[in-house]
Amino acid sequence: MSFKDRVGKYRRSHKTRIVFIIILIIIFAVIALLWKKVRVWFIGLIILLFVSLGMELKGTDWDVGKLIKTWSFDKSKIERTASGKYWKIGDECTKETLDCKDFKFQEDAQDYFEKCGGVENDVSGLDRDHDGKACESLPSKKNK
Ligand SMILES: [Ca+2]
Repeated sequence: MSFKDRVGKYRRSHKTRIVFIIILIIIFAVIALLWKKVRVWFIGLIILLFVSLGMELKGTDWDVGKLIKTWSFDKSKIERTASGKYWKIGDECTKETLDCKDFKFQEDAQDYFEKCGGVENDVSGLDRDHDGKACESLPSKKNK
């Protein structure tokens, strides 16, 4: 799967994914009921689906593909901006250009800025005056 496809995949809404997981649970439950030979496997899959449903409802995002590959929750955690764009999976930064508007607080923009480029590689232009501080115009969490 190309990076662009993956970005598209994560743009799919939260609600769509929840519905999708529930449909899969139902299909797998029917298969498990009807087909004795593979029942154990499908029950295992259903348990996994319930786990992902729980995470989805909690609002934590994991890249399941990466989770299977790396067996690491740290490396598969998807970080999202306030606007819902993802900016990082584990330590892999998004190739998308993000705006200050995508963040709610200056600290979040700063976090992205420092982890995904910094002064030398400010691809998103979050620090136009190059003082190392991104999106000064955003409110600070401290003043909340
Ligand atoms: Ca600045």
